[in-house]
Amino acid sequence: MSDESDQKAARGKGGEVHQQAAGEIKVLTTQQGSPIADDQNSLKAGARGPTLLEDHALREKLFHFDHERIPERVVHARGFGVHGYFETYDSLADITCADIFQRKGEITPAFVRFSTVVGSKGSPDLARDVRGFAVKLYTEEGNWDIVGNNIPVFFIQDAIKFPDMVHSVKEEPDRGFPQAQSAHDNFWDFISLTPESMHMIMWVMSDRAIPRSFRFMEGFGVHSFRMVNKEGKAVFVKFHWKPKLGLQSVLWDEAVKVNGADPDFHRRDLWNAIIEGDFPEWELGLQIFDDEFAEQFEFDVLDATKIIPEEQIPIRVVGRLVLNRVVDNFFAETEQVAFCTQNIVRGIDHSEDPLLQGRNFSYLDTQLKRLGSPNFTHIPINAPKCPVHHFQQDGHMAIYNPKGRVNYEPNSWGDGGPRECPEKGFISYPQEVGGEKQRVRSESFADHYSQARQFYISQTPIEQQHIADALAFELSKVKTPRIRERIVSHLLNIDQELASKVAEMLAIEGLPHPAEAALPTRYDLPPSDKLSILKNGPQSFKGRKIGVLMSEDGNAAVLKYLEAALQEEGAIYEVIAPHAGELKGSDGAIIKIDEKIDGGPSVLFDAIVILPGAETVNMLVSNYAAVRFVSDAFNHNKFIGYVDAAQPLLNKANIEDMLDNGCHPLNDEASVQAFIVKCRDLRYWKRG
Ligand code: HDD
Repeated sequence: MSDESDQKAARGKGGEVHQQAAGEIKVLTTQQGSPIADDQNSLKAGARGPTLLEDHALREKLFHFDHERIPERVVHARGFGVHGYFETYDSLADITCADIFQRKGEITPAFVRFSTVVGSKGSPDLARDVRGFAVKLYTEEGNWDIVGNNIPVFFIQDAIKFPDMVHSVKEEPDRGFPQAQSAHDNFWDFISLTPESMHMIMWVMSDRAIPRSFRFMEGFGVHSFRMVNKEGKAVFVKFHWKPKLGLQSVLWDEAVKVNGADPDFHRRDLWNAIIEGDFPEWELGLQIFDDEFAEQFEFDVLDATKIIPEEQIPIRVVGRLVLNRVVDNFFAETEQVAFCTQNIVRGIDHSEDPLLQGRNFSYLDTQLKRLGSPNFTHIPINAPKCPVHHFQQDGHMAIYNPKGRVNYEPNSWGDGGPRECPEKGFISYPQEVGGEKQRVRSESFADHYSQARQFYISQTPIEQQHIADALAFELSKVKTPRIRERIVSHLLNIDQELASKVAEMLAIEGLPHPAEAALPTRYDLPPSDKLSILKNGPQSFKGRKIGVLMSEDGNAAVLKYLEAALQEEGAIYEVIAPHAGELKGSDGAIIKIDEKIDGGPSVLFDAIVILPGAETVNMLVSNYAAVRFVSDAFNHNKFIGYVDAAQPLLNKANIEDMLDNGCHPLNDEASVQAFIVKCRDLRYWKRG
């Protein structure tokens, strides 16, 4: 490996590290810089003799390799990080003195790491799971981390339950499985005994937990935080990231198949979008409210299992996050990035939410374990981009070591600095607190069902069915009948019909009694349309991908119209064929094939188009993967465009008699354009 200065030099020349300019191949060295003569053979006593301990190059190479791994994150191990920036739309000086919100148009560098929670580093992307949405903002006054998720509530109310909650969902300790799945006894046992999780369970069983892409999901800071202005006046705030491309999820059957076809589906999607220059964007929305609202709101704003419906506190959009650069090195950036909820800046403050309070200990502590040194802030991805002056010193891997004799404060050497500065420094909001020291849960946290119900009734019938199906699927993997029944007893407090549906799918005879509840469910909470994915469709096909199934002599004219229409829409296509390489279109021109059919099933695409040659369509008809490409797309309610020559394939897929308005004949430019307009609905739900 070249050293740091070599890397810089290589980059400076516009090349990648290790890229070699003609005539200047670098010499391979040891870590100590000693050139290596032979990297293929260890040093032996005779050609067939034992290897000598003296072989310093071999020993160093194996030593370093043996120590390549650091502990994976105990949760959120599988993640994908990218760089970008945050742009402030307008000054928020009236609300906060946070430097990032003072100037209209301010650009702040950002690093975002998306993740799943449960699975280990090598688990598939499309597990049913919460997605982490952690944002590091390198502001002029220090790093501010919003360590959020794609779901605005959490399983538990108090951090003391976090280890139990995580133990229950991870693989069971005796057998070491299941991996990256909540569908097992331990998880549902814990949940069935933890009614505060019911609201979160509704979200996790909804399609929010199987997003189509990181680009098409929301992010939430979850807790109530505070913003404090120059005068020391505070308001509460909740953070929302709204994707410009809208929300979209996959179906469960797709998720299962995608995990086999492309376990890296989400990271590949984000990587490709950024490499292609199609930079994903989110807007930062704030729900701002004061103590008066907090007092009269029907739930406690310090309870992380509750939302504040957008109908009650509308979102104020204050800026945008643009992700525009992939990492240079996955380990250095994505693995080593260390998010901490305690990383806040002047003008933002914590609230007394007991989940957040516990998190503020946990993140710093975990980084020490993971990264091995209190100097993890010296790692470039974690280092602030503003000046840093302090007297913390030494320790493992101390990279930036101050010169001179001063390492304490106050001191009288030179100008005596650096010194604290009350005008510029972080001042905690002087919230009055008091009371007896006691281990209790506030009574204001006691309603566990009303918002779970509100979420459920806010969904379209299709989404409600998905929730019922997901619950039945997960519980069908639970082997202990009393756990299944306990869950149904909670569901009865949320929605009778939902409970009955799930009980029926699990063949539970006779409904159990509803679970005992500290407070009765409030049936008067109105639906909140913002909670549904389908009610908030993007009305655009931008950022989406069509799979074009072709064979030799495939319809080149339709492909050209499609390419133009997709370009106009901001979407893309890939060509799938029975073989890899290239094929000849009907106009004789060469078409590059992106995926051989068994590597490109239709679950990887948002819609499909079938463009075979009339003479060669049988290559597809006789190919099982090609037939399933079509039948799966149909069963997954996808839009299907096809030319006349595709008829034999439609027959083989058994859909020729079921063609509906989601299936669109393509023959000329107008028909292709009309097809893309249809695709904006993302799925043809009427198909049932
Ligand atoms: Fe956490 C990682 C989000 C509750 C303790 N958490 C972690 C990450 C995200 C969240 C996005 C991954 C960061 C990255 O990409 O590196 N966590 C949340 C949210 C929560 C939450 C939105 C509830 C509102 N977490 C939570 C609690 C605790 C933790 C209550 C402990 C008391 N979380 C951790 C951790 C992790 C972590 C063990 C594992 C790796 C890491 O921190 O860096 O400290």
